[in-house]
Formats: sequence, structure tokens, C-alpha cells
Amino acid sequence: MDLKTQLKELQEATQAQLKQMNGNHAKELQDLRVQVLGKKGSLTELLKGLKDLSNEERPAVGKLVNEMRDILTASFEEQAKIVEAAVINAKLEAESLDVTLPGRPIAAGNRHVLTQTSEEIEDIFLGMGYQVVDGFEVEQDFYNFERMNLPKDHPARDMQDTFYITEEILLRTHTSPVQARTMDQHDFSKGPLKMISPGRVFRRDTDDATHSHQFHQIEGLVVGENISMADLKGTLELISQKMFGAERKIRLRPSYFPFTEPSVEVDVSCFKCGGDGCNVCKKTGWIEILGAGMVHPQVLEMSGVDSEKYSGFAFGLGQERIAMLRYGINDIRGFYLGDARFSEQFN
Ligand code: FA5
Repeated sequence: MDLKTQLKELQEATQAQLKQMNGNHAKELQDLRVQVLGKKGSLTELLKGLKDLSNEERPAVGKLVNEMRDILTASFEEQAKIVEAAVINAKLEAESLDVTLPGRPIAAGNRHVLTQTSEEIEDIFLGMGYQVVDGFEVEQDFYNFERMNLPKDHPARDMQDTFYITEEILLRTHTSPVQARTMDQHDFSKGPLKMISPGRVFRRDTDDATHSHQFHQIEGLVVGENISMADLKGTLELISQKMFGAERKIRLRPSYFPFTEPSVEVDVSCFKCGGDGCNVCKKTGWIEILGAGMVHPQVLEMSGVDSEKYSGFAFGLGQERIAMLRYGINDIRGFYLGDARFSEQFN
């Protein structure tokens, strides 16, 4: 085969190979360029044949070789552009956003079941003209105990094992100190005091299914003229019916708190069995929900309230207890784990 034909064939074969290359062949393109146009490539190899040509033929074929090199170089450049564009397009396609796709839903949280419970109870009391008051979680021994008629060394302090910060400062063991603080502020000549105070309290209790070292209470206090035990009973009956169903009854049992006299434990008729006895009410037909009583005259007097003229009732309910009964939650620790699967059930 003469040199001209070999050159022609090399051109055709190279261009045919180039045509097939796309974005996946960037490396092959480079290899082929070296193979054909490189220092030790096919074209250089063919050029060695020039020396065998006659003096007349050599210039024409030499010119042809140069033209061929230009043509092939141009072909390589053209194909390199195509391959490069294909590589860029493939990248863009892989990274591109389809703005017509529906958005991913953002997981919305919901209010904690304890927050829901306290807001529901707050709503009921706000509807009856109560104010909602905040208290201090870090409290003085003075308000937590002494103003609640529990002087130092009073044996009833043992009922509320306490986290002390100093001898005089502690984490409050109940929401009752808010009673003293609000009575101190209230002007009784302008009307009765009606308040509730929800919040967190702390006790050195051992955690188990029904006890936690921190839990939530809602304190209630009404002080005015002619406030009687009947008012307390009516109020508690109403709250029980709102929280546990219209047919609920309540029962008051004698109890003891140093800051109320008389004191009662309040039971609500079982919402599961209606009072016949079941596993929820431990076969008694009744479920204990809170402690309450008539405010002790001593507690009124310590706030400068005339106990001859004014009387009042107070109650303190455990929020976890109410939520556990309502929703059939059998372990109090579930409230504090921060597990979304727990919270989602009460959405
Ligand atoms: C009191 O704390 C009184 N201050 C309540 C009170 C207020 C009585 C006003 C009279 C007048 P007690 O210690 O029983 O009472 O607690 C009230 C409620 O808190 C209990 O019925 C219970 O539901 C809840 N509770 C008590 N200890 C724990 C605990 N460790 N974990 C979870 N809940 C608790």
C-alpha cells in the first residue's frame, strides 16, 4: 500500500473512531490523540516512509502529511469540545433541581401532652374568672415550708423530701408557696382572690412508674368572704367532669396537710368502669386525683389576711397523674424522655 493510501486510511479510521466518542470517552479521546498525533504515534510512524520516496514525490506527499495533521488536529479539537460539553451536561443533569417536584413535608412538632393538659385546665379556670400566676422553681424555705405552716423541724416536712441548695434556698417541693406570695400581693378590699398556678416541682423521690423526682402540679386558691367547703366541692366536681367526662362524681376523704384545715384527698369515680371496679381504679371504683382543703387560718394570718373575715380553699393536683389517667399512660417516665413517638400519640 502506498504512503498516500495509508495516510488516507489513517485519517478515515481516526475520524470514524472520533465520531463514536461521547461524554463517557474523555480518557479514550486523549489516548487516541497520543496514539495518532503523538511523538511516537501512527502519523510519525508513516512519516518515516517519506525517506523511501523519490525526490519528485516527496514534497507533494510531505505537504499531504502536513494537511492531514491539520485536519486530524482540527477533528480532535472538535470532538474534544463535544466530549467536554457532554461531560458538563451530564454533571448539570445529575445536580439539577426539578422545581416542579412536590416539596418534602417539614415534620412539625406538637405541644407536649403535659402542656396540653395544663393549658386545658387553665382555660377552664380562666373561664371562671381565675388568674394564672407564675411561681419560682428555686424558692425560699420560708415560702415553701414556713409560710405553709411547716416550721423548721415540723415532722410533716418528711412528706416532701427536698433538694436543698442552701439551708434557706431549695427547689420547691410543691406549688403551694405561690399561695403565700399571691395573698401577700392581693388587695382583699377590692374582691376575692382566685388564682391557679401551674409549674414544675422537685422532690427527692425515687423514680418509678408513678413517681418522678421532678413533676408538675397545678395549685388552686380562692380566698374571699364566705368561701366554704361547698365551693371547693363544686369547683372540683366541675373540673373532674370537664377533664374526665360529664357523668363523673367526686368523693372527698379526710386527709392531712399542715396548710389546710380540714384537709381532703379527692377521688373521682373511675372513668373506665364507671365505678364498678376495674384495673385502672384497682377495683375500688375511685381514682385519687388531688389534695385540697380549706386554707388554714394560720396561713391566712401570716399573709396579713383577717381569718375571721375571710376564708378560702386550696387544692394541688399532679398534672402527670391527670394526663396518665386520661390517656392510659402507664409509666410517668415517658413524659420526660423526649421521644417523638410518645408525643405524637397526643397530637
Ligand atoms: C401537695 O403537694 C400539696 N401541696 C397539695 C395541696 C395543695 C393540698 C393545696 C392542699 C391544698 P401531695 O404531696 O399529695 O400534696 O402532692 C400532690 C400531687 O402531686 C399528688 O396527688 C400526686 O398526683 C403528685 N405527686 C406527688 N409526688 C409525686 C411524684 N414523686 N411524682 C409524680 N407526681 C407526684
